[in-house]
Amino acid sequence: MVPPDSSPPPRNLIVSNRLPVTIQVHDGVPRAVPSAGGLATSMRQVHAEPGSLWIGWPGDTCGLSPEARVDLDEQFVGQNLRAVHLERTQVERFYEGFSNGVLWPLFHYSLERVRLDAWKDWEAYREVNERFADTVAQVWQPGDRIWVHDYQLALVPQLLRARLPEASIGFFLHIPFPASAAFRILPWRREILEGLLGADLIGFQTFSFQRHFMSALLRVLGLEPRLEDLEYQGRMVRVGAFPISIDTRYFVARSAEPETSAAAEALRANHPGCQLLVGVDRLDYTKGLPRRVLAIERLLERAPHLHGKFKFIQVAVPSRTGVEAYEKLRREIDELIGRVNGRFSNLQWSPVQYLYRSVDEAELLALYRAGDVMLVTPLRDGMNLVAKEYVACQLEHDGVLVLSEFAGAAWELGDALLVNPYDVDQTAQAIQDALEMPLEARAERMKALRRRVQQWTVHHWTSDFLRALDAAHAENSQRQATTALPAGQIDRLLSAPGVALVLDYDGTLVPFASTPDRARPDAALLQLLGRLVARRDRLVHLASGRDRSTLLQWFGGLGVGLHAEHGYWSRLPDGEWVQRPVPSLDWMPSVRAIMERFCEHAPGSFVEEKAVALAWHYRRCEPQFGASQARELRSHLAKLLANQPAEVLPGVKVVEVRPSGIHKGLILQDLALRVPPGWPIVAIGDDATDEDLFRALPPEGIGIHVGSRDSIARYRLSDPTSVRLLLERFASAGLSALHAA
Ligand code: GDG
Repeated sequence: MVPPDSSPPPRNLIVSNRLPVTIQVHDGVPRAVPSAGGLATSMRQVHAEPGSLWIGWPGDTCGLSPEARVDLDEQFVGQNLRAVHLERTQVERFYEGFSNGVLWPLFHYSLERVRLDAWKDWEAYREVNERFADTVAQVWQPGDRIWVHDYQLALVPQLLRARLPEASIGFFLHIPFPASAAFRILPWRREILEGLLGADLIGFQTFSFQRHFMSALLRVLGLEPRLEDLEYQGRMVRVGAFPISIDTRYFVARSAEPETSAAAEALRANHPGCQLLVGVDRLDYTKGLPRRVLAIERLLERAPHLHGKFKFIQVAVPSRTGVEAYEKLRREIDELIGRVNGRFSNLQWSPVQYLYRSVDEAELLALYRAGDVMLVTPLRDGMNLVAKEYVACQLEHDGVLVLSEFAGAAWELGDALLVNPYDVDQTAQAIQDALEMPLEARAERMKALRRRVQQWTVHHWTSDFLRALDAAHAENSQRQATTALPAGQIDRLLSAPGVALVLDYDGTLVPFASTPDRARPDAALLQLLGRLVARRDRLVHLASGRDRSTLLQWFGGLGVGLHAEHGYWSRLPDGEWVQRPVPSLDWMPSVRAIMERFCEHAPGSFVEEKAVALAWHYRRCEPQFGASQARELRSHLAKLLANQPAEVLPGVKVVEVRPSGIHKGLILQDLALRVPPGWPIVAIGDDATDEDLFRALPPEGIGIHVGSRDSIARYRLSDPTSVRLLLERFASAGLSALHAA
């Protein structure tokens, strides 16, 4: 529920793999150090707000006694932190195994690094996600916002939705979301997508990651999202691009401090006559370090006049040490740098200075201030905050940023020198251009870059995301509040002398299946309908777009009224099929011919022939292609049928043409005459053709839309399961009283 204006601001529950502090245990004694990385820095301010709580892993606390752990947890409470303690094997399997051994390389397109034994660790990933969801559910209070972060916790939104259906849940992915062709490699692709869809809002760094996600939903789950939202299990899920940023003011202020200026000057003085090229990265294969060193080598080969004129200082922060792929990368970089320095150094100068360690903030700021050229050339990166921090610290506007076009930051920082980091020669050329760029050109570019980081800071990012989350959640809550069938209303219906039920079939009584013939009624449904009609106080009519032989075959013996082809055919229980008069069907041959042509072009599609309608089904086509063919077919048909007594129906994975004037509303016109006085009519349906039903209801009739699409129906149910639960109540209500009578 959205809190009223007078209530205190909502609490933020931040949920991330790591807490903002990491505990290191030496001889059984815990010591807290700030966690490194962009996520921790960017969420600190949100955490500083009153009532906020941060839930995450505190690092390896296995070396602590149970009492020391309790003490630690108590200290955490005082700092608004909640620890999710993990056993070592859990960390190995959930964090190193699945998160960093499978999802990290896959999402960064490093497919050959995806672990071959990925299946081993999936279970641990799921279990730890459950642990997180349990901890959040324990501390959640109504009105709280939950903000879940990053790829390690992709299942948490759905796990939380199951525990807290009312909660406001946002999810932000810090790393790229890959193109669906890469994402679909993942054996657990469905689970990951379904996990994310528990959120009210899912945020990505860039619009292109958002598009990739939408296309994965289409291809993997068969959902048809719009660009910014989709309906899922009766809720709207909003999706958007929210590029993360930095605390620009802080960086500007810190870099303007005299100590920083002095440290930057000292750094320059160490390399007289040289421009400084700087790189600061976690040592990770996504950061493109080997190719960056090769680009320096290439530059030295092609521009001998630059020998002795620059120094490249690379900081590589140790990361995931002990993991084989990272050890190998470290050796590779050591060798490459050794080779370049060996080839081009002289007694006074060497081209590369390499620091395999982290630097403290003062050193980092000095590097940003002193760097004439910053090299940010990852092969893939969600955003890359180093690029933005460098720009913020360029107080004199005389530095140049060389930036990979595959970093999310390139979306915003188009005034950098953009490079394809796989193209070593082009990168070398860009570095040379940067070194030789005149001051005015540098200033022009840097001013534009600084405008961007001043205009869009981490504060804008958090408030933009939280505002969008509030709006998404408010919309879902409001839908639920205004459209859920109130208990009082159900009681009134159940106490009426009788009820007439007019029910759509596909998508209402059964979920959609991949082909129309697979959506056969199951035994439980037939039994439920049978129990309804066995009562003297229930009338049941099925109103479908299907042909009459199918309906007759499935439901003929049940004693329900049947209406086929959207009301063209009607059959009272045990009566004969009656057909409504239709205008000319002259349009049918040409429509059939067009649809057959589309079948040739779209493998998997097929034409369904009905007595007075034709339907082109594309649910088995490659989804994106099918949808685009459907759009094209609709536009052909609109032209063809401009002066014909026929209309094109909107449908789910189907394009259907039927005679004008035939629609489900006709069914209700006849039925209204047969229903005994005082019996309300309840119409339930999910698709656009059911709107005709709702429109034709008498004023006291009840319309119920299934799903979360816009509808004129007054009430809403989420899916066929909840429809069946409601019907169950109609089937069993007051039975004992009836029997007694
Ligand atoms: C993810 C995504 C996305 C680095 N070395 C030192 C140091 N740092 C600080 C930087 C910067 C942060 O760490 C690194 O941020 P990045 O954005 O580069 O990358 P990650 O945090 O690894 O990862 C990334 C980010 O999340 C945020 O959404 O941008 O794409 O992969 O703030 O300054 N700080 C100090 N010493 C170092 O040695 N003091």
